[in-house]
Amino acid sequence: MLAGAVAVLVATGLLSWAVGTGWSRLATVVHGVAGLSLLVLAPLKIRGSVQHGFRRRRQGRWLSALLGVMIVTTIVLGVLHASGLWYGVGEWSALWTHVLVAVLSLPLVLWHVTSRPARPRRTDLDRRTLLGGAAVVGAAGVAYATMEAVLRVASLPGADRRFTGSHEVGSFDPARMPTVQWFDDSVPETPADEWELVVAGEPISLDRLRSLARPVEADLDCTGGWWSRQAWDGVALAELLPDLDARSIDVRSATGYSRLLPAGDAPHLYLAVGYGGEPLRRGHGAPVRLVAAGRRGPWWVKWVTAVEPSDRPWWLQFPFPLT
Ligand SMILES: Nc1nc2c(c(=O)[nH]1)N[C@H]1C(S)=C(S)[C@@H](COP(=O)(O)O)O[C@H]1N2
Ligand SMILES: [Mo]
Repeated sequence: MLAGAVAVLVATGLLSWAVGTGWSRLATVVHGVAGLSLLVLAPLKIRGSVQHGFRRRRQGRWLSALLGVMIVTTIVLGVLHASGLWYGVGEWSALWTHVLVAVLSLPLVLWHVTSRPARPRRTDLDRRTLLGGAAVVGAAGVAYATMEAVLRVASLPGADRRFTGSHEVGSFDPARMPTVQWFDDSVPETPADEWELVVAGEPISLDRLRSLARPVEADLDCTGGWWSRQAWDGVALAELLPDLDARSIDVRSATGYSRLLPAGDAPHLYLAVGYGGEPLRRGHGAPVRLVAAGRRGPWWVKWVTAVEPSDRPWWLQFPFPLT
């Protein structure tokens, strides 16, 4: 049961984290219900473990206890994030910490499932067990629905989170929009008047970009758990690369950060120089950043210095950018 639930949680968690299109809502809901199922199971599990492991002083019982604490911490952080009751402290957002503790607990889960003598018995698949499983998932579903209802009735911030599970921050108010760097990336210092941008091998001036830019509304949805809608002043890549005949588009930052996007995305990709009629702030990618409408935050490359057609397929890259 634990192994199955964890597999579902990892898969749906990754999906809702990485995908920015509508159907990931389903993954987010399944993720919530599966997480709450573990919580419903916890009291039973703890009783059983205490009777067997602790009374008999079985080896590794402290590791099991640590795993239990990590699982409960992960679920509590997930609920805090989803409800919007607590966002975390600074860089340590509730969601990010949730992901971190979950990933750290995976080796322990693996150890727990492989080292327990709980061999699958024939009875594991009988009707009673199936009904028991259905009851647990049902209870978790009811808990999930109740939580959603409470969020709405009490108008808690979690009530209007996006289908990805992210909370709205500073829409149409760029000054309030957070700035996020991935791991070790830092804000480059090159002044805007010395900025060099190359599109398909040709240098293009920022003035030219500014003259072509049109407002386009798009949601920046960070995997840290927040989203923000802005009216970006951007130029469609489809306009800058009219005869694009490549598999992908490589968008590179002055910092070494880069993303390879499928060429078919070109109509939804923009080079943005401003938002809400004002120039971008440095932290938000000034003088020029990518707006990847419909995609999650990590694709929105900041401080762009090059946009190059490429014949490497977009999936031939590390799933998370390294700089
Ligand atoms: N060069 C560069 N671009 C980047 C990042 C980065 O670390 N370096 N972080 C990405 C991530 S994860 C997000 S969510 C958005 C955040 O944009 P913001 O700082 O304007 O809110 O930028 C993306 N673009
Ligand atoms: Mo992000």
